[in-house]
Amino acid sequence: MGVLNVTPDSFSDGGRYADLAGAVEHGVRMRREGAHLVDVGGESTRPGAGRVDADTEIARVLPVIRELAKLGAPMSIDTTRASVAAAALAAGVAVVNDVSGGLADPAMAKVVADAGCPWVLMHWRGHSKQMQELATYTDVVNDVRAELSQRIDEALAAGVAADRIVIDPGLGFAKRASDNWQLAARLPELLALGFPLLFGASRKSYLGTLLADADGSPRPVGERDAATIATSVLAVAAGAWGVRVHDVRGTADALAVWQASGRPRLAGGEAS
Ligand code: PMM
Repeated sequence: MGVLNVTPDSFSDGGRYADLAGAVEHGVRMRREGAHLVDVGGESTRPGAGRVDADTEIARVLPVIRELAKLGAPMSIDTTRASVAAAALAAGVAVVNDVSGGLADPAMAKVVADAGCPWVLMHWRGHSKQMQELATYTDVVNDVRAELSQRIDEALAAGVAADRIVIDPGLGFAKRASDNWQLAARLPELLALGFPLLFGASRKSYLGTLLADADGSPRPVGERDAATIATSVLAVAAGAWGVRVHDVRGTADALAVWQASGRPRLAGGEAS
């Protein structure tokens, strides 16, 4: 899954694809480089970000979705809002990627159930402004698994088919660096829920912290792709179904090497 943030303020690519032609071109490039889905988002979820209204979010994403749909690009919509998801689905996206796992908007489950589309349920505890205050866990993997399990139960109760659900540990969302590393190391415990798993580590701050200079300055966002690729390949080898990344070319190359190496997956289905 290739990231296409049509936002002025996302932490990694904010502002880069704010104009229509640039965004469409980047989506097409990621497809060519091997992305199975282009993940279009119109609201930044970086820690501390404020919210934009639904009309603004729709105005950002719809023109890009319409153009990419004409070019036949498979897409997901990265939104927590039912109204945005509904508009995006009508314009041609195939998958709803909801970082709140259905918690932010109670109307989301019905939109997804009616569409019959896949729904990425990410682990989430609150909107970006306050999320880092919510990073308190007894055992992060057990707690995330239990909370994801509740989201799954609610999705099923709302009429979403089990085979449409994808789970995501939500790296960086109400997580300290150590929490992200625990989740990455113990993916099989999340896979035990029995659903395909999407892993989204791309360029996140815990990778910048890992690669900090001797003086403690974190590695800049644009220089975290090698670390992203390493952790993404490890995740797929551990059974992840898909990885959400900015650098599609590098990730696809690394996954091709991993596949050609003949090393077995530990669990899970075909990688996306
Ligand atoms: N991370 C971001 C945005 N959307 N969606 C899913 N499913 N999983 C993630 O980890 C995730 C996401 C934040 O990263 P960005 O600002 O670079 O898009």
